[in-house]
Amino acid sequence: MKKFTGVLAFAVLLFAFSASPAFAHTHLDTSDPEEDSTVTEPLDNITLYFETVIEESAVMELHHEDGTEIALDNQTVNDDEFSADIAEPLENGTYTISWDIIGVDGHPMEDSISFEVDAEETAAEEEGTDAAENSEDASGEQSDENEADAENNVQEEAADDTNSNTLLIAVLVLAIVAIIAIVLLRRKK
Ligand SMILES: [Cu+2]
Repeated sequence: MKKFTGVLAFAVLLFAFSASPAFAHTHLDTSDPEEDSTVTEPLDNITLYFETVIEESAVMELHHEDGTEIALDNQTVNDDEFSADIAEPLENGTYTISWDIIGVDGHPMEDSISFEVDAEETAAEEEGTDAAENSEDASGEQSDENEADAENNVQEEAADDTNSNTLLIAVLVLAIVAIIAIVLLRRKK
């Protein structure tokens, strides 16, 4: 029984090792502005906070909902932080921040988040039912976009999980082979 306990402990250790952060992909932890937030003050900087340290080669892009790319200056990686300055004032609308980074495990990771800019404009634009209707339309469109984004994310994560699962199965098979080998060796004595 003691032998079995030892073998079990060995298997548990191997399993724990396989699930260690060395094998985990680097996802976004949080950001400023946050995902799906509404920014009401002038915004001149974006900072992304990742789950782990990322490589200096990281690239960030900012796009308006109409497809226009807004230049991002001074893209700087600082351990797990990735910041950039927005080169021009942002007009109201929905924006997408996308990134292409290499995480601590050496895997390239691409993803994106959206946020809205709804800063105070002139009084004329704020008044009247037209403005209310427009903002309703805009939020309807936005939720469609978010659904599409969510679907993309699910697909990407599914692909990531498949890779992790393959690795996990490989480690488990190795563990089982090792356990059998240990049991056989001990029986010979
Ligand atoms: Cu990875």
